[in-house]
Amino acid sequence: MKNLPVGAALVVGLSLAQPVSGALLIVNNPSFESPAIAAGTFDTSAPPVGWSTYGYVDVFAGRDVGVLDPATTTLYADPVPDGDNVAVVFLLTGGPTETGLQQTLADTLQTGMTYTLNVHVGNISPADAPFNFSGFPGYRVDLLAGGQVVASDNNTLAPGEGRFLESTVAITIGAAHPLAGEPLGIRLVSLDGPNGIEVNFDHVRLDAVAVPEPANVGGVIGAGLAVLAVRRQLARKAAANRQT
Ligand SMILES: [Ca+2]
Ligand SMILES: [Ca+2]
Repeated sequence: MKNLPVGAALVVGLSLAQPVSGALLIVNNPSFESPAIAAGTFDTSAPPVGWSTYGYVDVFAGRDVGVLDPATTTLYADPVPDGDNVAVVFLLTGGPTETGLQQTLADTLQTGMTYTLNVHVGNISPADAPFNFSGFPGYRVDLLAGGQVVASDNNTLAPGEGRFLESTVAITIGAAHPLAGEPLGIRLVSLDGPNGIEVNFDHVRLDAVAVPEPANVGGVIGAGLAVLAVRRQLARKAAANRQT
């Protein structure tokens, strides 16, 4: 540190106090690649690894969650957003009861942060399918803390049949939040509306970026200017002393 010029030391100090780079938080099985399944098949005997069910899931009632690998089928005109599998929320009967997948993260909700949750939402097409997949039952993506909703994308996108669209949920947490310190969570929901029986999800990413604090940066600069002013005063005094 002692070999660094003063300016470099100031920059180091600022970077420690003001982390501005984002970080992807750890999401378990964010692309639903586990369990791995054969191309052109699905497994809805259990939720994808790392995820749990939300809402009303009952395999015997035709309401189940799992994974699908649509390769070799015509279920999607778009490529799978990431990897081979997508998540499945299949709700044939018993609705409307919003239902889906959720998981709790190791990270907690922090103040002074902007969170951005990205998820691809898919509308499975009726072509080449054992069920009538026409229509779309609606979806919601929730960012949670302590199991409560912090921010949502409530069905703002309308992907066409066989298409994926990318949902974004973004929220900046200010200096205080009632759920600060609570574990973060992600919930992927089918609204189980009357049109359509399946929603697919893929490529979940949650990014956290510290909010820059201009007031503090101003304080550091202000302190630097004050030091300069004192130095000028001292220099003037020294010059005056030399003249007397
Ligand atoms: Ca995937
Ligand atoms: Ca559909």
